[in-house]
Amino acid sequence: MRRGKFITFEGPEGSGKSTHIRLLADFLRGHGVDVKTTREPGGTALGESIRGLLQHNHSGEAPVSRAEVLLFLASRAQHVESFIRPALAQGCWVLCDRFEDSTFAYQGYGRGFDLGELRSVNIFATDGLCPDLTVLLDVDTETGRDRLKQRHSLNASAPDRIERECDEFHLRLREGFLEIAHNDPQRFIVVSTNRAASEVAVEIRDAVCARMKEALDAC
Ligand code: T5A
Repeated sequence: MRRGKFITFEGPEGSGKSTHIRLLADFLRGHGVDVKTTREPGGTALGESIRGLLQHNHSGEAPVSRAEVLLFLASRAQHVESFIRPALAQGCWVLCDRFEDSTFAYQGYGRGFDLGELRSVNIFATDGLCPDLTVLLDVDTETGRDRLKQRHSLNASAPDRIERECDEFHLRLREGFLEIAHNDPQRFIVVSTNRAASEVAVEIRDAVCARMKEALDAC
């Protein structure tokens, strides 16, 4: 069986990843592709428990920055081995909301950890699995944060531990994502989401079809 494709969505908070993963998944399914959507941290029962620990401080003790890195990577190791690789082997296309580039942007550019060290521990966690394509949704920090504020006020929810980080942290990680994408143009598509979601969806769809033409034709 032909291996599926692994497509990751990355970007700052409120950039629209969940929205555009859903729209792309619907489009691909309409073209006969078997699609699974998933997210990080999370994607497995263990990963979802780790997500709770990372975002909501259930234990009453926030993780120190090194523990934070290792928790994201523990979630990723479980996710890759028990969900992503088996789905790809069955021929599914996996659309994943955040993956390794979030670690490089948030824990590298945001928290200041050495990128080389992060890459090494990340390879250990993923056992070398890399995305075939990454869609970076770029949004300016203010717009992204405004979107989340609106959502929290609609849902009567509160910002999580990482959303509450200062503006400088969010500015650094946004720049980090752009730099990572700039250095790997073969893997990345960069799309600005500072406009209507319908326009963004068309741009993503066209770009994915262009990059994945051969694989799509075979579905
Ligand atoms: N993290 C994660 C790390 O620090 N290191 C890591 O290694 C990993 C994997 C994950 C957190 O963990 C951190 C990063 C994050 O802080 P999360 O809940 O998954 O937490 O948070 P986010 O990934 O940031 O997801 P969000 O839910 O906050 O935002 P999305 O998914 O980017 O945005 P979405 O689609 O929910 O849209 C936000 C709102 O904007 C509106 C939408 O209607 C929605 O209300 N909107 C648009 N959406 C899309 N396109 C447009 N043009 C839109 N205009 C308005």
